[in-house]
Amino acid sequence: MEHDRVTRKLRRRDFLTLAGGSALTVLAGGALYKTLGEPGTSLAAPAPAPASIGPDVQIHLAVTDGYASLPGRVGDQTLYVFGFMEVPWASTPQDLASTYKGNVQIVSPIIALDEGQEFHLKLSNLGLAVRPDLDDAHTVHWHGFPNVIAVFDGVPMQSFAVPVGKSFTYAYVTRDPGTFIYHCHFEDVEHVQMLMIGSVYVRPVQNEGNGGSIPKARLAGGASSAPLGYTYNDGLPPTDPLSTAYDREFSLLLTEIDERPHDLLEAVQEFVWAYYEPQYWTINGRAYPDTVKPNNDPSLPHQPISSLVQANAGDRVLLRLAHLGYQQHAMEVVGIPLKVVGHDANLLRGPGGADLSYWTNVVYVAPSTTRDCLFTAPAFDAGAPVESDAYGDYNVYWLQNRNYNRQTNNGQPGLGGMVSEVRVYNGGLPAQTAGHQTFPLLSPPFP
Ligand SMILES: [Cu+2]
Repeated sequence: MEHDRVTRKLRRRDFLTLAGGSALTVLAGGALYKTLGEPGTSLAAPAPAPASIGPDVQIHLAVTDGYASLPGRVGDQTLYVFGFMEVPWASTPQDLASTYKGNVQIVSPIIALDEGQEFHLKLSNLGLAVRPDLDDAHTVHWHGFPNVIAVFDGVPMQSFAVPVGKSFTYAYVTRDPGTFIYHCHFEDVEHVQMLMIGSVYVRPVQNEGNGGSIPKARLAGGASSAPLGYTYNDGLPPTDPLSTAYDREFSLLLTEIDERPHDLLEAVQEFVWAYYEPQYWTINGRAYPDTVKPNNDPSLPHQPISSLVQANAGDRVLLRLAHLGYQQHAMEVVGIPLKVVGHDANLLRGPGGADLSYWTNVVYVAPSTTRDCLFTAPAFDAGAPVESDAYGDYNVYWLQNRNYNRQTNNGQPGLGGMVSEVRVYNGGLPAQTAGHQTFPLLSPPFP
């Protein structure tokens, strides 16, 4: 499927067509990944893909409130949150309110772009369904990204914010490849904790030499030695030991949740932020065991982004770790060393080109930073515990916060929190055709 390349080339008329399908997807299960699409969505790709990177990507995010699900919460497990969600480009806040207001998604859609591209991000403020009295404005702040003028940086004190019922379109040119984060910067301690947070990354122009951001051989679905992409412009062939090439990529956005400010906001009360002390730890807005459910799982209609990592033995895997909470986290994949090749959208090289990447068992991720980590999936081990699904047998490696106090859902019995799995298959997993693609665990045909 050429979702990725086609979406970048769309003219306005095509985009309107696409937007109709997008609305259905949001209603069905949340917008996961609208620049790339996802198997099973209605993002049919009719247009031919021109040879070079197109001029314009358009994404429309609406802000509203609603409820997410956290295992361990009392009662129906719901938690009051704010968030960004993908909506049709041409719609106005007034058009959108009846369908989307109060129907929020967390975390925000993963935005994948190519170096040198123009990117227009329209932000519409729908207002809050549960707190109509709270007329907060919102912004989009693309953290660490250089902007042409401060207006597009989304820091309200230095530019402005979008009031209820209004829209504004940010304009960017993607200069630097790497992994970034975005969030609302209006009353940012509150709005970030309310989960107005997302992952955004820029793929290097080096991918173009491979036939586009995703190699054509890979798109054709055949077995291919061509990588899915490169993490950075490393100038190296994929066979070089220092190459940043990967076969599969996953975006993992970390945060913690203190339920009290959420409950107090819902009840029209203030929280004293000095007392912040979270009870939940999440990856992509999900806590274990929800983390290992696939993308767009119907049981999590407001948390469509999976935290599950799936690979075949021998695959090169890129983990784009990002963090928009307030604590430091120590992340590991138990039994698989990680090679950290990028910090905060910088390839780890010295001024003279010296290799500064490093191998580690534990990656420390501070608030508002990102880490690009590569590993090669180990050989399948039939002698180790083996599980199986529609794609055959696999071994499980835990992807987790190594602080065991953060492997809990509010102190409830059993494993929870910032824990997910790396599943290494015995060759049966299809190739990824888009970043963060998961493969449903059901038997085919898939819904
Ligand atoms: Cu906000």
